[in-house]
Amino acid sequence: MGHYKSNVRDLEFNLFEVLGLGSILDSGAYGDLDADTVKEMLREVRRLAEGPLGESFADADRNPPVFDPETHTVAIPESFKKSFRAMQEGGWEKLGLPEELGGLGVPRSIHWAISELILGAQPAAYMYAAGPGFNAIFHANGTEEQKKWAKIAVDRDWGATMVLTEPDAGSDVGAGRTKAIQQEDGTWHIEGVKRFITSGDADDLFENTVHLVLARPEGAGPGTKGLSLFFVPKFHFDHETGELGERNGVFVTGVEHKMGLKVSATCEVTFGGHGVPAKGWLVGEVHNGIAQMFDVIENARMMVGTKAIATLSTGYLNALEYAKTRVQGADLTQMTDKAAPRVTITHHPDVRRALMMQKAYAEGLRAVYLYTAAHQNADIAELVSGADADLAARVNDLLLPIVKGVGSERAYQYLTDSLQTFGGSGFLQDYPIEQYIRDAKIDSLYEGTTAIQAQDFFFRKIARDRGVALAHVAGQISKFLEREGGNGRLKAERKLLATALEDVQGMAATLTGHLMGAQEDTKELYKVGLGSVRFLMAVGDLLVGWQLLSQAEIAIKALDNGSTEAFYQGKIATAQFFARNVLPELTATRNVLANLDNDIMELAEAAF
Ligand code: ST9
Ligand code: FAD
Repeated sequence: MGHYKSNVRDLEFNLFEVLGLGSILDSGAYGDLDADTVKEMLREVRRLAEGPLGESFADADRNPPVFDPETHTVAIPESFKKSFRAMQEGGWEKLGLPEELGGLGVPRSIHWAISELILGAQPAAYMYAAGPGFNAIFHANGTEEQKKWAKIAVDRDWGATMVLTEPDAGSDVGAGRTKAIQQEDGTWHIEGVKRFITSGDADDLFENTVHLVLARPEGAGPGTKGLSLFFVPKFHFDHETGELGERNGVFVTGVEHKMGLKVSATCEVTFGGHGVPAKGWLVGEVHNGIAQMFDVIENARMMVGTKAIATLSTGYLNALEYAKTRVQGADLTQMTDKAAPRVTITHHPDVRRALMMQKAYAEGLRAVYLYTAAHQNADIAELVSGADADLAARVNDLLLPIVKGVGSERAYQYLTDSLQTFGGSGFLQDYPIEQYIRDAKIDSLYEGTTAIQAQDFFFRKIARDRGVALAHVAGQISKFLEREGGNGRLKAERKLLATALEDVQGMAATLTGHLMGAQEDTKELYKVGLGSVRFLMAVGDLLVGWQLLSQAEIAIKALDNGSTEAFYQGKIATAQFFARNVLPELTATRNVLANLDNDIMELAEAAF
């Protein structure tokens, strides 16, 4: 048995019992893809994930990629390459592609549910497999001619990278200095050094790699709006047949030594620094780089959040299995009887508390990412929340920073509880938790740190949206509150959820007040900056609480209809626990935000 423990039962519960995708699938809206086929796909990917894909997880961590400065190449461990090829044989990396590129055009919630299994078992494999997805975005943004290149890249299984970051341009992408110089033949020469580029080189996994690079054309303006997006292949190729030609002037010049996710090669990539020009093509022949790159970033942010949540889920399930077998101490009620029988640690209240927190966030956040994904298809969004296509896109935009920002923060936080459940054994490499923690830490950093997610959430997804998407989601929560379902068993929890909703609305009003106040006194903006991460996390808790309670309502119905499945009892208990133990904390957060001041902004740096 490998390290990875999947939760296909919960995925199916979300897809079919909560989101109700069965009706749309069985209506033929997605061709041959009916509910039974989706269930079979989930089972097949589970076999892959729990078997050959996850098999190399520890080995690839202990034997990370090796960089050869002479050849500018990266050697990836054989064990990992074997796992990667097992995934590629199933063609799973092409699942989400549009049909014209050989994909199945599956609904996004199914795409992400299947992705969870891969991301939980071997996250780096998913990243090396970004080629088809990135090339699909290139295809969508490219000229007619470039669409053909994208098709060649997908058909020939080329790898791909997203290239934004530079030593002095991390969160501040607009500070990038990499230059693009136009040539007489219409192509461009790219010059500069990019860092932290995931899969910059991929050994022999692919015959070619396509770099999607942000660079600033000579004479273009400052900031992100002055950046353009370029297609820069590692090897030139015949644009009709795809046959490889000469090496382009883009070279990996370093590989980072990291805390975790080691098998994913994080590369310094130098363009045009080795005597060969790095030739690039302007994507779509338009200067609209940051907007085009955000098509990639949005997918990558969804991926990062799903990865974190997948890792928390397998961390929890590993901890649960251990807790059921580890015998230690007597039952608390017999603490004075030194001869009392020893019990498994699942008998101890604090272990139960910790397990329940892990379960609540793993399952609640899974529901949140799948609800988000449901708003990535107009027909599914209509079914799930009655949103039309425009509103669905706004809801997806609103929820992406929750999936990414809250998913990554809570996963890392509660994976430490998974480790704690193992006691000292959790600290050892005999179990996967210490690696989960190291591998998951990156999720709150790349693709925009949590601070960036929180600002995106408030300034762009709420204020600039004039609260439209937020009001829709709040409306859905209110409908749940009014519905009174659950056979009278969720009354107290509904009240707690109603208070949490009011608290979040109060927080939004407070931050909006500071934003308006900034017209008079710009320093009011500091208060938004001081409160935005707390606000993001609070909205995450509200959504987790709502999703868990909605699931509990469905579980109550199933039990009332005669089911005896413990799964449903677990759903009810988890929702009640979360509502009682976590939601009341939002009232305190609301009070903290209501009393924000700028004292620490005025404090001299020396006093820190
Ligand atoms: C990285 C990669 O970290 C790590 C992992 C790589 C893994 C690769 C594998 C992934 C696999 C995924 C599979 C995909 C499958 C696909 C399947 C497909 C079929 N939303 O606010 P402004 C745009 S990479 C949309 O003024 P500043 C917008 O155009 C490095 N667009 O920003 C806007 O113009 P307008 C990641 C947005 O102050 C323009 O930007 N690095 C959004 O100039 C300017 O906006 C980062 O993430 C948005 N949310 O710049 C950087 N926001 O307003 C983090 C902005 O007119 N830093 N735009 O619409 C930031 O995000 C900054 O806030 C900033 C600020 C750079 C945007
Ligand atoms: P900084 O931007 O310097 O941030 C430092 C701290 O300051 C953070 O806590 C941040 O939240 C805070 N901060 C910065 N600005 C603000 C602000 N305006 N408001 C509030 N707080 C702020 N990049 C790519 O282009 N392609 C890749 O494939 C890629 N893969 C990566 C893989 C790994 C393993 C790593 C570590 C990074 C990768 N990156 C990639 C880069 C990644 O996206 C950046 O590291 C990230 O965006 C943060 O930038 P930075 O590291 O420069 O941190």
